[in-house]
Amino acid sequence: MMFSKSSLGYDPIPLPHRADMSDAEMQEAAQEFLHKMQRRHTVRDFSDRAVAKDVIARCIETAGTAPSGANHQPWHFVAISESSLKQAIRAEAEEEERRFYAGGAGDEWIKALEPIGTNADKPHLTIAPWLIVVFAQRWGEFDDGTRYKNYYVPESVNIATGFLLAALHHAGLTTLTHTPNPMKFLNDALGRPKSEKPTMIIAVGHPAADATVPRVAKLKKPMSEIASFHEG
Ligand code: IYR
Repeated sequence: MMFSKSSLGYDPIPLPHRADMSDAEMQEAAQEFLHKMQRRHTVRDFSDRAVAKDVIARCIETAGTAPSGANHQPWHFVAISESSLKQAIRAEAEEEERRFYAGGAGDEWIKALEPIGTNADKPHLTIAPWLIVVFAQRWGEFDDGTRYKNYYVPESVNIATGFLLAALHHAGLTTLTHTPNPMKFLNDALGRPKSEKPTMIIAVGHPAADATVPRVAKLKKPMSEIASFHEG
């Protein structure tokens, strides 16, 4: 249990790590990381090649280094390689998606998804060797069952999820972020408490030999659109 009811005081320690890079080294590092992240592609066609649990665990540990509101770390990650569980999740997810694609989404949303080529079939949920389900903890619980509040929960969990996607990519893996809605069945299937809300299922593995990506997915907005600078 991370938090005790006895209030903790402020106790600053010297900054444990510093990068200490030259301007040139920083330029190069920024460029290299951009290049690395430009090589990340969301993939819907997975191979069934196994991935060691340890790799997944290290990537989740990386996600756990993310900043969070009051450092409450309001997340829990469930990693699943067990095929019957993956099958159950796929069946539930596809049922929800069938409602979505049969009209629940509305015409505008369906049209927006056309270039992405998605439909209600989600074979990746059973073919990918791992599914990672991200849960957001709306509140925390002390050992005695009393609750404490969490703050900036979506922001915190989404930052951690971004770290996770970057870590998995860095480890040579491909991912598909899947956000069926509602996803309440996941609490029961995975034995997570009511205080937690599933936010995402991330399929993780290696791409199939004949994997494709939608051409439009590689069109990224130019810098002039995504950033403005007010230089001093
Ligand atoms: N959840 C659905 C639909 C979907 C929605 C968006 I926005 C996407 O970028 C992709 C899919 C599905 O998984 O098919």
